[in-house]
Amino acid sequence: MSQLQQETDAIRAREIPVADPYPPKDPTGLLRMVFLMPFGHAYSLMCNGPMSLHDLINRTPGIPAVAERAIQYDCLVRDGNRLTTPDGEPYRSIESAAPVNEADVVGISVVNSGDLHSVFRLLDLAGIPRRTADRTPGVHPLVIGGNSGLADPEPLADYLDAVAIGEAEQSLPELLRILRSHHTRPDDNTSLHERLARVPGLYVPSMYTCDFLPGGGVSAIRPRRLTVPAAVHAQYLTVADLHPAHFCYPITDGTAAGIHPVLGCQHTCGFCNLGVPDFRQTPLALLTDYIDRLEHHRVRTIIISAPTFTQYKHRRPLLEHIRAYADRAAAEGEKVTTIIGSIRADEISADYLEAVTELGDFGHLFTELNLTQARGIITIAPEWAAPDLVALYGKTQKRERVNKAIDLCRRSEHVNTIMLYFIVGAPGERPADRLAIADYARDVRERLGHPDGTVIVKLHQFMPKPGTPSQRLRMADPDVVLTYGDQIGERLRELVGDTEYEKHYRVLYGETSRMHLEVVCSRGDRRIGHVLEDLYDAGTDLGTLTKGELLDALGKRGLDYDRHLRHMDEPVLPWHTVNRVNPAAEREFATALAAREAQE
Ligand code: B12
Ligand code: SF4
Repeated sequence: MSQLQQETDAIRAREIPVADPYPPKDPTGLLRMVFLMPFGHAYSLMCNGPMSLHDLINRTPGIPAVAERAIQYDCLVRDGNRLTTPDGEPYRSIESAAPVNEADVVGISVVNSGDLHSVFRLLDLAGIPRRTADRTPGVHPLVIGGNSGLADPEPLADYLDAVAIGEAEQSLPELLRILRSHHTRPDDNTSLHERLARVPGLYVPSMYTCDFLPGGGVSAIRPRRLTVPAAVHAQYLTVADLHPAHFCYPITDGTAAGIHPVLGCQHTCGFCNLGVPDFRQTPLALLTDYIDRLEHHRVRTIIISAPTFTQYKHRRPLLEHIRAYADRAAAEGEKVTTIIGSIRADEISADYLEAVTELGDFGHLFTELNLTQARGIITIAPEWAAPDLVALYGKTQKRERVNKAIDLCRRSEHVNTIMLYFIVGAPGERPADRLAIADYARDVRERLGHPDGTVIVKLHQFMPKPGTPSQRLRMADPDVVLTYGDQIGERLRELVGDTEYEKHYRVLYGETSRMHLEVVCSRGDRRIGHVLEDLYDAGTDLGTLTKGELLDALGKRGLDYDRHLRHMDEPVLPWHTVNRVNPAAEREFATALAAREAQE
């Protein structure tokens, strides 16, 4: 038996469907859709975008398709950017031995625009031609993308047949229905892509043409046909329109599983895309039933994957429900751990902390899943040390409220580590504001008061996000931002002394290669995909890419790095077709930031 088959057999053996089994679906005559996920098995189960769509397709009799998943199996052989299967056997899905490249549709989720090249890696692995123009409908699969890394879908415009903008629970089934009818009854007058382009929430890049500007950007982007819409609106659905797997991981490997108690956020901070969709709350009964199923399957790690769990109106009864499960498990000598994605400091109350600490084992950091010790960490995102910058960016969380949250943590013997998220390199920021982050960190540790208390400062580079009011703003060169990190670390060391610093503080920053890629990929036009492909084909390791390598590759395609850093004030942005941000609000925001930056 091949290594790949052994691995997929083992995955199927350990997977537990948490929900009711799928009603039987005879695959004969149905389409086959494979979701490709650039992660190992445990992480792939957390990708609830593709996981929930996979569930929806298999669960719904009216959707003319069956869905499968193919992941980055452990046995794959890595060579630089590339992955290959051992012994050259075809890349297959978890569910079926049939080669992935024989599917009718493949779907790829891109969370982060610094990771667009994973699309090339997965298509190469499967043996699917990368460019839409090189694929023939009916012979090769359609390649569909989705998720926040494609908020500007243009860099991958020549590679993806369609991109789902927003939530795909309606647009993807419609795509599958159209594809099926196209297979059975092709319409001679209307191409498949043209039909797909009319589906609300689907952007079909090949149906649009661009006038490029020298160095980067576009002066116009227009539909190729009158029947193709000039604008595509993101789909955000109501709770009633969404099926249970959207809110709860449909499959577990028996160790961990997760829930999304809220969708979107009550706030709309100018730099964050979680404030863009409507804020929605998951029905409590759906979540408590799910926790009961986890208990039944003895799943001991529960991930509460929410932008701000503290906004969930039923958080108390939900935590009590989890606690009751933890108590029953404890009576059997077993430990239940709860990991909570993130919270707003001004939404932490004594009541909340009490309910959370009563859970026994908890942590407030999503990626802690990788840490051995998840206990007692609270993550707070002040974002900026300067209160007026916080306010300018629309975050309503005041320093006094953060202090109040730290006071609550001090009183709780269970919290001894505070993780602080700050943004650096944003328009409006002055050098003193960056150094003030060090003072902020020191103050937080003093306020926390625990002798063994630790403060972790995590610095994120400001990245304007398409679809938010910050989308046009200038960004800093990631190499320069790296020096900001050094300065903040040095300042903190000066403030608290070497011994104290080594023992009680950590300043985390970096990821410079990914940031360089994000600079051009998050707001680029469709020529950027070609640059990425050149780098990929040249074997340049995109995980350690330098600015010099990127500049060379851009230069060969006539593109300019700095054009991607600047404030983009042109009327037409590369993602014009999906852009819905109010230009007057953008201008007002940018003017206020510029005025602040100019102040002494
Ligand atoms: C779980 C999670 C992860 C998981 C799984 C990621 C994944 N692929 O889903 C892991 C741990 C791997 C992860 C990693 C990272 N994440 Co994350 N993550 C989340 C989290 C908490 C939940 C996502 C989720 O499951 N939502 C619920 C599902 C149902 O919704 P959805 O994913 O949006 O899917 C819908 C649509 O997007 C669309 N769709 C999605 N995929 C596809 C695919 C196809 C084919 C189609 C048709 C449609 C479609 O339809 C879906 C159903 O409606 C969100 C925050 C949040 N609460 O949303 C952050 C979030 C998505 N992550 C974020 C970030 C920044 C990261 C990292 C860069 C962090 C880091 N510094 O390493 C990495 C990037 C990893 C990578 N290599 O790309 C940001 C994205 C910001 C952005 N790009 O604008 C978010 C929004 C959090 C935040 N505000 O900072 N993350
Ligand atoms: S930064 Fe936090 S509070 Fe603001 S919109 Fe994003 S998730 Fe909500």
